[in-house]
Amino acid sequence: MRTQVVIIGGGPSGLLLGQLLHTQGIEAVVLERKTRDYVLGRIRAGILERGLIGLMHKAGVGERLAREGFVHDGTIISYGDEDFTINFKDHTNTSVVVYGQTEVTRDLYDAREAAGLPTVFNTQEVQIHGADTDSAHVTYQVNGETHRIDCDFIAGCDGFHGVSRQTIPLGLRKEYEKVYPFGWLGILSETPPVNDELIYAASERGFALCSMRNQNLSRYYIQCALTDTVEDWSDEAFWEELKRRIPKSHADKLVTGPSIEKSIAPLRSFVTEPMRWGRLFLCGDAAHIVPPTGAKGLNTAASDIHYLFEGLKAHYLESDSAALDAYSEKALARVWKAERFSWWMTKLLHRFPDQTEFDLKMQKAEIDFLRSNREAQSVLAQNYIGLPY
Ligand code: FAS
Ligand code: PHB
Repeated sequence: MRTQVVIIGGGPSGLLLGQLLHTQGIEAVVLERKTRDYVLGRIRAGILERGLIGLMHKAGVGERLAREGFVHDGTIISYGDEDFTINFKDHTNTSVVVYGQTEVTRDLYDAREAAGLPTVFNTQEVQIHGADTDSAHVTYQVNGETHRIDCDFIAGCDGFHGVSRQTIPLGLRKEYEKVYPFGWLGILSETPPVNDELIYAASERGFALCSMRNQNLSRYYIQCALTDTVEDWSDEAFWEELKRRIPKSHADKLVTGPSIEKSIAPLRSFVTEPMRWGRLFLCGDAAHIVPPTGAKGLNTAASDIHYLFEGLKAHYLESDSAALDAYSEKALARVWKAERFSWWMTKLLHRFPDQTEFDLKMQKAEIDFLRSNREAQSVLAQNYIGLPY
């Protein structure tokens, strides 16, 4: 078999790229290790920046997002029992939209299937060959049978644990990593959100986040120890701890209920450079990871896809490969700014086990400055709604 682009990974990155390429008549095959239902069962991001929203519409899959997404003009930041609002709209004339990654991925799968585009599920042993030659191809197994796809380009959209980044020789890539000494315990509950916009809460007991998916589906997180397991946290223990970390005025309004999903995510900052090797292009979590504090994971995957799509479109439609050649440098310039903001938000709002009394005073002073300074709030707002592509 031969195609123009092999996309490894059927998560949001791979599916969005496949849909955008389809709008330009560029062929792509998606190889996904799991099943569609397994991919949709992963509960992850919830906030969409304007850039991703624009790409969903460009890909022809923005209709449900426009209908069901919740527009948020700002967020609450709290410290102990005090809180203040940062109004994104006031500072940037731009909002964000709450629409779960699961729904983004569902819309993309639905569109791909409706267009009859090829997706191979349950692929095993995916291997990339000749990425640095003119005979690039990918092999994989399904039900023990080996298949080969010859292609012009390979998009490595296979996440942090995928095969794509590992295919680039160690001597040709440099990795940057910071592992945080805590994780996020997240639950999904069929309860009304505690507030109509998000609450990012810093407290002496640790970080908490109050988010949502719709008017009757809430998403909450609390910072937890890396040694914690989901089994250590009953629903009751979770709710009690969450109430201790958010201002009493909000805790008193919290509607609790049984969790329908509960998971712990480790937090890390990670970037690999470059994001290209010959005909192989890395996108999304295959190339970079952020702590979810800044809601940048999915949204930075989207800007990678924007740059790669524009590069492939120019290559195929205008025989111009300049944008493709600039992909890695252009994508990384925005990736590092997202890494910085996510690291800064994480440092601002979490309790670190090695913090000294002085460190705690610095953290409190930074939050007090953010509360009282319009320009500081504008900087947060510009980063949160998404820096320009
Ligand atoms: P993904 O990891 O989503 O998708 C990669 C796909 O490739 C997967 O479907 C996988 O099955 C497949 N794959 C892997 N190896 C393969 C192989 N060898 N062959 C074929 N297929 C293969 N971001 C936020 O903004 N907010 C959040 O709250 C948030 N929470 C998160 C919680 C967790 C536990 C994790 C892991 C991430 C979270 N993220 C969050 C980040 C997340 O949303 C990612 O940024 C987003 O999924 C990136 O999408 P992809 O690049 O498509 O990678
Ligand atoms: C979520 O709703 O899952 C969410 C929102 C904002 C974040 C992280 C996660 O920063």
